[in-house]
Amino acid sequence: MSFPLSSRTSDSSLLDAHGWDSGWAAAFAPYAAQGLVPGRVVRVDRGQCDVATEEGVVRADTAFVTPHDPLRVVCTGDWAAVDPAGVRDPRYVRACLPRRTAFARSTSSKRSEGQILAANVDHAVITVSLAVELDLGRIERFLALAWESGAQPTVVLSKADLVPDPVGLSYLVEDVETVAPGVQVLPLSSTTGEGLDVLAATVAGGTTVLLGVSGAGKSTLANVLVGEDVMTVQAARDIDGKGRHTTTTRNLFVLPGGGVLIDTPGLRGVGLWDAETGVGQVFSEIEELAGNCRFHDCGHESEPGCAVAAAIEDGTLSVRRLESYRKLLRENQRIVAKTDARLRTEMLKDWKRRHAAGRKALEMKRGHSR
Ligand SMILES: Nc1nc2c(ncn2[C@@H]2O[C@H](COP(=O)(O)OP(=O)(O)OP(=O)(O)O)[C@@H](O)[C@H]2O)c(=O)[nH]1
Ligand SMILES: [Mg+2]
Ligand SMILES: [Zn+2]
Repeated sequence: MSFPLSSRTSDSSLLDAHGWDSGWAAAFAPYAAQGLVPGRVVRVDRGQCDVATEEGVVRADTAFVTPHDPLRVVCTGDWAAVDPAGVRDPRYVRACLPRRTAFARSTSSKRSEGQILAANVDHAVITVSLAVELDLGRIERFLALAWESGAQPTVVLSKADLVPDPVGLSYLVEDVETVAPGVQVLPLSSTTGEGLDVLAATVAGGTTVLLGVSGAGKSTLANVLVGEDVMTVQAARDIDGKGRHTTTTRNLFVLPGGGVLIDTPGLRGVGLWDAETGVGQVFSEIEELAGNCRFHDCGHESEPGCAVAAAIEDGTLSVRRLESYRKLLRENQRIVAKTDARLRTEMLKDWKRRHAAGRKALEMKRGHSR
């Protein structure tokens, strides 16, 4: 018999390399008691996934763990309980351990549905290309989602080799720093290696996810950090990076210096998903200012004693930034309200369905007893 899986737990170096620790082991104990084996989901596609177990990567079916709630669908980075029994391939994922963190966004503004981009992530590296004009609003949006996920964000300004003027580069870094309080902003070039040592040190422990629009250079960076060409890289066809998406799945790799890296497909839109705390963190200086307004419910419009208006007046806060803050807060409220409304409608529908079924059963019963 050559089953690569067993419930043996002696050699867990492969699991350790994927981020297994005593906390996961404790959470997994009830599944181990059922004879299931632990593994980390390293890739998901077409109803199946690749799971790194202590004895190597196995293919597993996710049919048993596909709930209606899209936020609970198996995602790269999840820890799974895999059934070692039965046919060789694919195995079955029987359960997923509760996530420590999850990077969620809303898929589209029309259907307010959440989607998990990566699970159990410690660092979110927001990759922003210096080859195109900086979009500060988009960076703020990514940061809001990152803070909300529970991961520590870093902004990497990629393709720094394309900005040879050091003064120009330092201005770009400053611009991004003003929209990213509490966040490291790192100019980096996968071509020349600039900034790589700093990033390598940041990602050397825990799990890191690379996020950004298509063509930002995420997979190129993944290849450099992993030390081999694990991802396909292609030149972006058009300038705004909308034309081509080279990466189509989320892939998890073990880094040579320790730590784990997830490369993701470029995101066209990043809708907020219940990210009020995250928005607050991105705009922490505005929230701090608001604490000094005379009225605690100040709308920062034309109220007397408004500290936010004063900051705009003296130039320490930009109008763009205040508007961006308001816009993201509004968008978030809309998403939350929509989701609540949808949940209510679904609950009502479900109740009606059950009510109707119950009545039908009752009528049938009465009919029979007549
Ligand atoms: N000059 C320069 N070009 C780079 C650098 N990093 C990546 N590129 C180029 O940028 C293009 C896109 O790189 P990818 O790594 O495929 O981008 P991606 O973010 O993974 O794109 P998606 O998979 O579509 O999301 C390729 O032509 C890379 O060669 C860099 O540091 N400097
Ligand atoms: Mg890619
Ligand atoms: Zn105010």
